Amino acid sequence: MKKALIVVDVQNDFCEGGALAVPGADAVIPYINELIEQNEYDQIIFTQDWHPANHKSFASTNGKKVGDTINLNGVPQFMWPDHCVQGTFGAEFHKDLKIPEGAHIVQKGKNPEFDSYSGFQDNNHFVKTDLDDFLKYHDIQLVEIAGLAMDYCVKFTCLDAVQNGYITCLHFNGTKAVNVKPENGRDAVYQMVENGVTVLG
Ligand code: VGL
Ligand code: ZN
Repeated sequence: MKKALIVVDVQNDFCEGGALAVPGADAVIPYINELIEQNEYDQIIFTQDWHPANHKSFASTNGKKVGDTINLNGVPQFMWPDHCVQGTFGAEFHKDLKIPEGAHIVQKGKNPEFDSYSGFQDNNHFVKTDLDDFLKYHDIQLVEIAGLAMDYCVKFTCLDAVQNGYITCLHFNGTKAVNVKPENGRDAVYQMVENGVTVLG
């Protein structure tokens, strides 16, 4: 069975000192590097949150406060601080992340009108990235997922992986939650398990 590792959004803005720092984020990097170095995967994919400066998920774009929620083209949109703006340091992968030569990179969140938590598609389910086609092209049947943040982009990438027919495993020790509310990480784990995601220690 062919396996892929999907590393979600290990970018400076989600790490220590970043604009949208996920508590404990830096601890996932050595864990993920070990997975990469064990080299048991047929493909390794890195997703990258990649927003234009005027992205509508930013509170500043809408004259809102961080933590507010707006209706964005029919779906609720949490208001984030400006983060992962294309071409900025914050959008770069963390320097300690050992990205292998030839790894496949999936950029998402590029359309200012739509957010994209999942590596597979935008939150409105309008446009797919090339991730599913890439995995199918390479005959991948099982995906292991790690990265940031467990209650947003990792969760939605896991749920879409199940929906797209992959055996889907979450590396619990390779992910951290934003925990806007303290229970968000725990609830995300339950939601993933209920939907067929296997949690690896
Ligand atoms: C993410 C919030 C906004 C994530 C991305 O990578 O989990 N969270 N954009
Ligand atoms: Zn984002």
